[in-house]
Amino acid sequence: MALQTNNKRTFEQNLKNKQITVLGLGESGFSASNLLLSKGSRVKVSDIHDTPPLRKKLKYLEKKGACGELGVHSEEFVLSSELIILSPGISMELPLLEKARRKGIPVIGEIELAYRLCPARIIAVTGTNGKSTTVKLITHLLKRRFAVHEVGNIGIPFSSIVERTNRDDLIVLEVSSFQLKANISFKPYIALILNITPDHLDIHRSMDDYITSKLKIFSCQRKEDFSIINSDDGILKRKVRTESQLYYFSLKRPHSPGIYIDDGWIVVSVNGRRELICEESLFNLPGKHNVENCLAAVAVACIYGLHREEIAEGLKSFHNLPHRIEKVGTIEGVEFIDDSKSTNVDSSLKALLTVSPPIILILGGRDKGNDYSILRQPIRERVRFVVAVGESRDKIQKALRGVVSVFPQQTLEEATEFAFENATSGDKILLSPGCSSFDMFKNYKERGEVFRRVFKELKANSEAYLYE
Ligand code: UMA
Repeated sequence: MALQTNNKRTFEQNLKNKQITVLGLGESGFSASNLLLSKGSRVKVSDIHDTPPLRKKLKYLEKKGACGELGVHSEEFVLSSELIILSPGISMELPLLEKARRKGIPVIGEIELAYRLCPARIIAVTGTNGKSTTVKLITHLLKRRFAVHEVGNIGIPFSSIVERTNRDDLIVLEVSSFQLKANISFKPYIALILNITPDHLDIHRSMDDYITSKLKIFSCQRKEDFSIINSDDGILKRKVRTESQLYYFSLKRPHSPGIYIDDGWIVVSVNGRRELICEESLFNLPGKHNVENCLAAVAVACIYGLHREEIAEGLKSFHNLPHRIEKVGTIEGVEFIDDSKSTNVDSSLKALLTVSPPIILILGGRDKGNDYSILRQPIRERVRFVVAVGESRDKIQKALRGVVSVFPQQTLEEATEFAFENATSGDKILLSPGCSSFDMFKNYKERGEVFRRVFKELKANSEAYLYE
């Protein structure tokens, strides 16, 4: 069948007039549908939900010639097609997809589709934490020399920019484990993994399954490609097998080819030649984990031949993204720090090791099969008390029993107020939930905004009291 091919050109030529089902009408599904319509395919979309925004999107696509169903994935509708495009949030294990495979209908992810139709080279970034920061930094460094598109899990579907790219452009693609699982021939020119720690274990069947999805980033790479991995990460060091040219980065030890820290300097070593790039302190983001992100991005810049002056200037002028160990302000000597982007336990661990004690930690949200025990020691050493919120608050209370006092609260507003009422000057109130936000908020951004709003209210009250 024509669409079974992994050859990019043949695939594109064969899309015209083909019946293709796009499963899921979120951001990825909507963009994939538009892309396929522009290639002349006969597009059918199917989404399990039926909401006003979905109806609006479907109406838009219908005007362009697509057809769709909402509120159901009906077998007859989905399986009468020659190719299925899967949105990242949909499980590969749907019985419907099993039936499709048995009928010989290929199932590919939205990233795979965009990859097959994109003429530009791809720098793909994955990892449990630090992906967006690293993608932003790579873009910031490379945009001095190249036309760069920043896409993927960062919030812009890859499919949405394919039609605007040229051969000489660069795609900096943030890829999640969900986006990697349904890839077949996806072959980035540079594949980068920052770290792997437990996450999304409510959806992946096991840690091994999660690791396997992440490592798919390398599976089609060849000798002409590059891969960049963190040699301080035990799982990566043990499990990565790649035919490509492998660069390690490390905070602890030198590598050649590789990039590492030596006596406060960022050093690149290739073919036995060492080059000092700049002092680590030029990069102003908090925490050792950000130095790792920085090394990974500098490795990419070096592969693309940027000079050390350009890299140093880029690192100096880069600003952190919001909601990542971000200082919000101080009230009566108590500092508020927003790390709402912490959606897994490892991310909270990094925040705890970065913020100087004494800390009051606000932890909790929707649990993703989390193991909070890795927080016990840093909490014992650095945290005065924990305020637990969200669906996971009972589990957190149990996990931290005997380590620290844990005070459960209903809402984030109550938790923040409670933390402040019980704080003393010099304390840091750190919102680093270690959980996803979906039990109480639209996303981590909204959660961070609520924390900041409560800060502003408390600040206004405190100032009003002072001037009374
Ligand atoms: N749906 C079905 N059938 C199902 C399940 C869901 O039809 O069985 C439908 C839903 O009703 C919904 C649509 O699928 O309408 C949602 O699709 P999706 O969950 O794949 O999400 P998108 O809107 O396409 O957004 C995705 C990424 N989301 C996920 O992977 C869950 C976005 O990452 C990404 O920005 C976007 O593609 C563009 O590339 C967000 C995210 O939360 C930021 N990612 C997770 C994370 O960072 O932890 C992985």
